[in-house]
Amino acid sequence: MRVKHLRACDLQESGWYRGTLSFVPFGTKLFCGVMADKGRSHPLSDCRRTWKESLLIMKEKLKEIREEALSQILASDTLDKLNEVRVAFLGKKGKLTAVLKGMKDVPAEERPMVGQMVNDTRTAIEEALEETKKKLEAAAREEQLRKEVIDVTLPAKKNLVGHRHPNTIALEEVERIFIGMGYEVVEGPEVEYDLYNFEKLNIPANHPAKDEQDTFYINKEIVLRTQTSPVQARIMEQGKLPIRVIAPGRVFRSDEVDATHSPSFHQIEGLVVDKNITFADLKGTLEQFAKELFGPETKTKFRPHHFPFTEPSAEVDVTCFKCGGKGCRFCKGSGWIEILGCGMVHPHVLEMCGIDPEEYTGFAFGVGLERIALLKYEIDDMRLLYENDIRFLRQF
Ligand code: 2NL
Repeated sequence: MRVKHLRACDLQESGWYRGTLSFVPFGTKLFCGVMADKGRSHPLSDCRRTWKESLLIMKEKLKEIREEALSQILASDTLDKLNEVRVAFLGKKGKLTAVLKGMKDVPAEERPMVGQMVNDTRTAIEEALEETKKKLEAAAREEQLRKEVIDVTLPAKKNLVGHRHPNTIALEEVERIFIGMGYEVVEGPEVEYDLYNFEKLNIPANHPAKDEQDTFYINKEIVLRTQTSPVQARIMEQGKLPIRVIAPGRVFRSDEVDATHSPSFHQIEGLVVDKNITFADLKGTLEQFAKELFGPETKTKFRPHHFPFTEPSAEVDVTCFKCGGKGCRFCKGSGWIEILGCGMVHPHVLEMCGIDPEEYTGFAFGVGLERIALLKYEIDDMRLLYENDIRFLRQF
């Protein structure tokens, strides 16, 4: 149905399409009817707008869109805002797109001219968008470069490299020496059965070492190991012979802390079991060990002693590496320093661990790791080894 009594200018004046781009002149059939008259008023309409006038309005509208877009583009200070402007004008529901959609209603002969006008506007907006996008991207890059600038003249961050604890240095030194003699390093549990910690090592129920003053009991059958010998007892029990092992590890005794005692310290025990092992093998081995640890001039002295798990047993002294044996403050004038206990494995121990003492013999020894560290680094208080004061530890 043709609407004859409404004029385009009425529509415009009534605010129907002002600012509402879906109602720009070409978007409505109503207007097309008028514009199709090409400069003449439709005989049935009293609309005074000619086609040329409508084109002018269109031009005005596009100019408005272009100016609005350009000013919004200019005001965009981020890429996100710029994109919002693109969507608002060139997007699917954008203002210029709405005009473009109305093109289908423009009479065919006018389309090139109107199309050209719309395209010009679009190109202008796109160019402005592109230019501003480049500017914003360049600014963002500038900002990033400014932020990431590195002042190579600033003092470097020091990389603090830690190092081994003196106990570890001493342990690795002892391990190195025995590995060099063909030993294997073995470990075992710190919480141990009374059976392995005492019984199989020939320490009977009434032995003073088993007193609650010396041993931490978990219950009647389980203790915190007081030595690393239970590791060797387990190795012997496995029955793979010959045996040549050292067993380093943490041990526990119910001791008060002082310069030479701690309730938790470390031991390295050694065990050799084979056919025809004699005390001469033990002496030769420990002499070699002492020489490698304290220097080739070091002499050793085996003093008779008693341990329940070895027979015969001995304590080993080395010549003082400070005075060479003459006697000094370090060795308390004696020229000798005690370093370890040792002996031939008691036949009863071999038997309890499943080895035939008629066929096999062995020797064993035990060294206090802290004692070695204190001696080697001339530290006079064991507590320093546990305080972890970096000023102390840094010296080794
Ligand atoms: C010391 C004394 C020693 C052992 C530990 C041992 C182990 C087995 C059998 C026989 Cl499985 N003996 N160990 C032997 C003699 C002495 O340690 O004063 N250590 C700090």
